Amino acid sequence: MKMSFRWYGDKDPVTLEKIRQIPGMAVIVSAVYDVPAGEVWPEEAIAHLKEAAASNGLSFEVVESVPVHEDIKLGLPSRERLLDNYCENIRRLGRAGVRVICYNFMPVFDWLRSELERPLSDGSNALAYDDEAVRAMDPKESELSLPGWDESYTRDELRGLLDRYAAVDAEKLWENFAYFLHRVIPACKEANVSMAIHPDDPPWPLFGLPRIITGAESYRRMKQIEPSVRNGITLCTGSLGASPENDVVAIAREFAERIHFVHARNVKWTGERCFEEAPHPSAQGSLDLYEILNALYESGFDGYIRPDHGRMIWGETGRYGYGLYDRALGATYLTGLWEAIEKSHRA
Ligand code: DNO
Repeated sequence: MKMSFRWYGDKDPVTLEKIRQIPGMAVIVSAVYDVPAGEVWPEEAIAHLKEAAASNGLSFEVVESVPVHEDIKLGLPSRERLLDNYCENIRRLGRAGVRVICYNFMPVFDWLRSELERPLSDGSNALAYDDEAVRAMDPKESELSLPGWDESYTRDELRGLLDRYAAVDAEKLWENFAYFLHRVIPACKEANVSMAIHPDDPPWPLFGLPRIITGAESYRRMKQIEPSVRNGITLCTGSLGASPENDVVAIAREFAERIHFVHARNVKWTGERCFEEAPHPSAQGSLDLYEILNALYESGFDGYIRPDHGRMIWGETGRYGYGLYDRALGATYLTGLWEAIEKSHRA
């Protein structure tokens, strides 16, 4: 297991100088965030991330994310040029030493929460999701800004995009996803890079948009489309685990060979399709992180793992889910769990 941490680049208040002080930290997860989706990343920008990490004793080996342009998800003719660009990014990243690319195939919105600062009983606050509150939102009308909303769309662009998705149901999205995989996996083989799809978060449809990467069935179908292990998974425990129907331990075992990257965090179910983000340890949430890591260990997992969203604790403010303190506690907890699991298997 290789311990990693997400870094949003030079503007991130959680600096590499701080990240390197987390015990056991080895790898940086980052991206070129200022190039629009669909375009090719300048090699200098990639090299800069690599050098910044190296000068702090860290290694840049995982990208999160190379975003998939909406025209690819919609299956428009313009996808050919965009897919060529995607493959070029894969090759450039491979040459720079990146081994895993985390991405998602969620239409329009990435991860979504209804509350950004839910007060918890210990005085900290966390992200939370309440399905009723989300169903009452209308993304075409609302001024809301939530973590998974792409701020770069104007209201009219967003409306236009949502209208175009009216013609794309789950089957059509699968077809477009298969097309994407058939184009990018050969480039991955050439570049020695693995794709690791992030599950839809939360794992159910929103605002009438299809969501297809929601659990074990999705992974089975994905594997049939492109059997290569390069067609891999980011096991995001909190996204999958938001639904009690997903047995994350069983998923870890069944798909271990194609899990290249793990986002480890806990959630606490608070009602049907309602959850709060909890501290990482098993006792604080609804997921058993020990069992999940144990399943990975027993399946020979040797990929990258990172602590995922943290609460805001000790008065920290910053990017929701991506402060320093609670994620650092998470990393230390995960490192400790792994050490115990390893040693207990040796005994
Ligand atoms: C949220 C993240 C996601 C993830 C993308 C991958 O905290 O895990 O935004 O980066 O879905 O493309």
